Amino acid sequence: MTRRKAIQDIIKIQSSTQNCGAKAYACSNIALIKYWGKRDITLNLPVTDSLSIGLNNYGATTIINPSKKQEHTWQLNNNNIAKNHAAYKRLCAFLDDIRPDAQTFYDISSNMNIPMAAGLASSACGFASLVKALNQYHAWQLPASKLSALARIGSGSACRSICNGFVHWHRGIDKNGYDSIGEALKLTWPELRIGLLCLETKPKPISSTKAMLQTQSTSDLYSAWPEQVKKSLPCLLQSIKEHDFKRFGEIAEHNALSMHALMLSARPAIIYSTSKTWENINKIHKLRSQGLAIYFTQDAGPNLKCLFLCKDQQDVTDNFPNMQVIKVFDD
Ligand code: 2P0
Repeated sequence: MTRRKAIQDIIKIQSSTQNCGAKAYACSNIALIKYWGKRDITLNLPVTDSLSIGLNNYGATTIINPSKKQEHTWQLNNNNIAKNHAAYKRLCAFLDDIRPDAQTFYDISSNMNIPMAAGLASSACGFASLVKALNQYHAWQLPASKLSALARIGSGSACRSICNGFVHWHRGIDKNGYDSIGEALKLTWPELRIGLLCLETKPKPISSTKAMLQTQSTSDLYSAWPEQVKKSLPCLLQSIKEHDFKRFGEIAEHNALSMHALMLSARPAIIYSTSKTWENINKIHKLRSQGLAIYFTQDAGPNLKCLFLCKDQQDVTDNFPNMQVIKVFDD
């Protein structure tokens, strides 16, 4: 099955009206149980389930208008993206597969208010807001589950950005991925805070898509990963339900470190952590040994995302004055 056929099967619209323009927002998300490995590369079907937290007001807004040219155009934060840019090519390939016919061209304008250098998943909120905007633009009226499946085909973790809050991405068993979607959990934790520690601003040495495939195909340790996720995810879920912060933080931190351990065992090794990453990890561990309830998670990059509760916010920011604190749930 081609990617276009998989996408059109999800949309399954006989005819659609075209609105003159559309605008939609999607939040970024941070995985607490990571997506690391694909069972299908074309459709971004994951090897395991994953679980994330949405970043509420931090994300992407996408505006779509009809293009007056015979090509798609893309502006990101008011800058035109060049046609030879890898991200432009990736976006256009997706637009070509999702548009109703070869005569449809879009002017896309995306605005992201996330700190771009902080290693927050910009492709996740970017593709999720794009799919939501396309749904409005073509009046498809698709439910969130289908929007999630479409966003996943753009970029795996985007399927978790259709909704805010805790989202469980089910790996699914269908070979076409119809059941590989993000489920918004009806669980909140208003006291929870995420602290961004932006430690490096240089571009990453290797993209997460490439790093994921390299890990999966060369790490001898990878075979243990699906089993570990299967055990950890229900425990994390339970800790969220019980607001058991210690257990929550321990599971999330362990999952992130395990993902980086897999990468270290890939050939060649994939090393995202820098000396600043380790310095800050050591500092977090030291503070924790002194009684401060602070944990971290780390994605495919050197920056850290700290997890703590609002009662400890002052203590945490006294120790990390450059930290940007995000309140993930409204009261
Ligand atoms: C995650 N990451 O669960 C994991 C943890 C990074 C580390 O999903 O190839 O941009 O587009 O499906 O979603 C980043 O990878 O990869 C990612 P593609 P994506 O958030």
